[in-house]
Order: sequence, then structure tokens, then C-alpha cells
Amino acid sequence: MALKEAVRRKLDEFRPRTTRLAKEYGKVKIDEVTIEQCIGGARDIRCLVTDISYLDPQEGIRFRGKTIPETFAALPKAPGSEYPTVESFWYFLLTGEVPTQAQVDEVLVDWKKRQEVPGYVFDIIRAMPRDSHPMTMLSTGIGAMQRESKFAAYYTSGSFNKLGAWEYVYEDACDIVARIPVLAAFIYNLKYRDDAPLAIDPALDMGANFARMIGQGDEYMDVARMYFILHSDHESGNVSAHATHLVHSALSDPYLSYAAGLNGLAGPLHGRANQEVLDWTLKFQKKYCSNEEPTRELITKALWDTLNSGQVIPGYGHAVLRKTDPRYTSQREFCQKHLPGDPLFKLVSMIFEVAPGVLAEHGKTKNPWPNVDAQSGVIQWHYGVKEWDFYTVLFGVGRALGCMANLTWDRGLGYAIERPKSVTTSMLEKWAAEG
Ligand code: NMX
Ligand code: MLT
Repeated sequence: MALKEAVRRKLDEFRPRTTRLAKEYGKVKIDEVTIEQCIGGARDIRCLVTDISYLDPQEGIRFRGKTIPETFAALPKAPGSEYPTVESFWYFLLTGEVPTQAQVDEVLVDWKKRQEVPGYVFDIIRAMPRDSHPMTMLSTGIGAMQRESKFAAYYTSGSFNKLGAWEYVYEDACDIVARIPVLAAFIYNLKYRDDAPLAIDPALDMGANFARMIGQGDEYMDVARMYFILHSDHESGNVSAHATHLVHSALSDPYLSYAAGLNGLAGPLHGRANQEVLDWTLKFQKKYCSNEEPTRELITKALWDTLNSGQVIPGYGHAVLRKTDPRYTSQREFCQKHLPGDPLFKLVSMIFEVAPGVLAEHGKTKNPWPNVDAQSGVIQWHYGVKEWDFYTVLFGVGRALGCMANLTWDRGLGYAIERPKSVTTSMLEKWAAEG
């Protein structure tokens, strides 16, 4: 498999760099920690390493050094499509190299071989109450599949070798990214389509096949490709990526690790914000616009009502970004091209005109600009995926790409178990008094 060999080559190139940094420059300081950071969620403390993506507060995300437009432009596209295949993006994330069409085709064939979700996983999800949140079903499904882990089997085989362990993480990572769209589609069909059978099309790439599996037409194929790529990775400190990395650092296998990542993604301050955005927007429509068109004044009032009731404005703000999220912009451009007249898109655009000013006046958030979640739901809604409690599952399918690429590299570079040091409040008070 060319991809695995390319990853091996890249890891062999990188390992001496990491080893040298740790051995020769291990005591060089790259940050210091304040009490504010210690109490305030470790914000901005530089203590994680990844080469898969980097988030600049002003510019936003770069995948393997490329901005979103550069990434979309560089990678091989699906036939007749404006967007690259998820398979080509996977090759790029894992290696940092733009694949040839032949290399993409090889990934496509490989994923087809790996994509079968064992029947017992479906049985377990079927046994859950039908009104369980789809993220609970997704995380349960990934956790249940843990018995398939090649890494776990290797660990208990008696011949575990630290240097070779990444190969088994790679195998699990490829299995997970190939299977998670099938699992997600199964959950969608079970909950919202009367348990419709999965119409898997072996000829199609991942994004296109996902569209087919949830009963969508051809026009949704690029939506899926774009969505999964945009949501894949956001450097390593975000909750889902960090949780996945942390759990794997104990040598828990990729299934257990990604189930943990998904549980973090399910939080309303993280991935579930996309569900909250749609919920907020539709409630706004129902409450204020049953008889009249939305206006800036009505939106301003609704935003203040939300803030005054102690809630956050979903889809706005960010822990790192200090400008409009380029993932928001990318999806907005998609909307301007494909659904300019959609009433919900118009409303979301009007919120974009008003919310930053309201949040700035409110004066709390460090970043009043929209993030990825403010724009993603309206696209799903437009194409008929109207069950908004499913939107975080879509995020979870995309985020698997970044988390699994990272785990492969974590193991390849032999990163240590993560174990930061905690202190007590009395210690902080003592250091505060000492200045
Ligand atoms: N609406 C109202 N208040 C906000 C918002 C917002 N959108 N964003 C931040 N604040 C408040 C925040 O709650 C905090 O208040 P307090 O001091 O009372 O605790 C204050 O502003 C300072 O927070 P920041 O330092 O600006 O933001 P932080 O890094 O702590 O949190 C988020 C980042 C993303 C959790 C926060 O902006 C938020 O809750 N946004 C709304 C939820 C959302 O869209 N999440 C999705 C993020 C992207 N993703 O997909 O994960
Ligand atoms: C993400 O994509 O993970 C979110 O934007 C949250 C983050 O980066 O902290």
C-alpha cells in the first residue's frame, strides 16, 4: 500500500528531528504559565505538538501548511466535482504530500475493503432507545467496535514493540475512517428514515457514497466532501482532538480514544454548537417571524434576549481564533454560489451582520466573530438533512480524519503518556502573594 509506505518514509524523516529536539534542546523554554491560564482552561499554553494542521488566530486553519482554498485547489477532485475526494485529503493529511490520482484510487479501493461495520455494532445501536442522541449512538458504535482493534490485539500479542506500534494504529485509523461514514449513515437511517437499508455503492468515493447511503441525490455529494474536509482538523488543543490524543497516550486503542473524542465533541460549547445554531435560528423564526420578515432590529433583540438569559450565542466566539473562521467563509461562499436565495441562508447572513456588534457591546467574548458551526447547518437544512440533532454526527465523521491522522503520528513518533501536573488553590494563593 503506497500510503502506508509514504507514512513510514515521512515518520523516518521526522523521528530524528523529534529525538534531537528532546535530547539536545529539551530544556529550551517555549512558554510560561500564568494563574489565569491555570484556572482558565489552559488557554494558549503551548504544550502540544502536531504537524497535521496549525491554527493561526488571525488567519485560521492551515492543513499541512495549506489554507482552505489552497487545499481545495491542490488536491485531485472527484470526477465532475468542485471538491477533492475525502480519500485524497486523507492521503494529504497523513503525509503532507498531494497525492496523484493513482494514489487516491488506491486509498479508495482500500477503504472499500475496510468499510464493513460488524453486524453486532448495528445490533447494539438498535437496542438503544430510539430517542437516544445520535452522538451517543455514534460514540457507542465506535466504542463497541473496539474488539476489532488491531492495535489492541498487537498490544496483548506478547510481541509489542514501541517502534512498530504505529503500523497497528495506522490500520485501526484506516478502518475507523472507512467505517465511520457507514455507521453514521446507519444511525441516520435508523432514526429518521424508518431503518432504511444502507445503499452502499462500491463504485463511489466516500463523500458520494455517504450521500447515497442517507438517501440524498448527486447534488449532496459535494456538500459531504466539503463538510468532512472542513471539519477534519483544528490543530491539537480542541476538545475532541485533545481527548483522543490524551486517551491514546495511555496506549488505549484508536476506537476507545476516538469514542472519548466524540464524547467531547458532543458538548454544546464544541461540536454540538452546530445543532444549537439551527435550534436557535428556527426558534427565532418561529417566535419573531411568523408574520413578518426578519429584520436587524428583531435579530438584535433576540440576541440580547439570549445573552441576558445567561446563554451563549451559538456559532460565535472561539478559544483561539480572533477573526471570522475561514471554515465559515468557505461554507458561506458555497451558499452564495449554490443557495443564494435560501431564506434560512439569508437569515444566517443577517445574523452575521448583527451578532458581532452585539457581542462586542456585550463585552465579554474575546472574539465576536462566527465559527464553523454558524454556517454549516443551513447547508444541511437546504439539501434536506433537517434533523439538526444529527449535525454533530456529521462533524464527528469529518473529525475522525484529523484525529486518526494525529494518532498515527503520535504513535509513529512515540509520544509519551500525557500527564500534566496539578497544583492546589493554596499553592496558587501563595505564589500570588509572592508576586
Ligand atoms: N456568546 C456569549 N458569550 C460568549 C460567547 C458567545 N458566543 N463566546 C464567549 N463568551 C463569553 C464566555 O462565556 C466567557 O464568559 P464568562 O467570563 O462569563 O465565563 C467570556 O465570553 C470569555 O470567553 P472567551 O475567552 O472569549 O471564550 P472561550 O475561549 O472561553 O470559549 C467558546 C470559546 C467557543 C467555547 C465560546 O466562544 C462559546 O461558548 N461560543 C458559543 C458556542 C460555540 O459556538 N461553540 C463552537 C466552537 C467551535 N466548535 O465547533 O467547537
Ligand atoms: C474545532 O474545530 O475543534 C473548534 O473550532 C474548536 C477549537 O478549535 O477549539
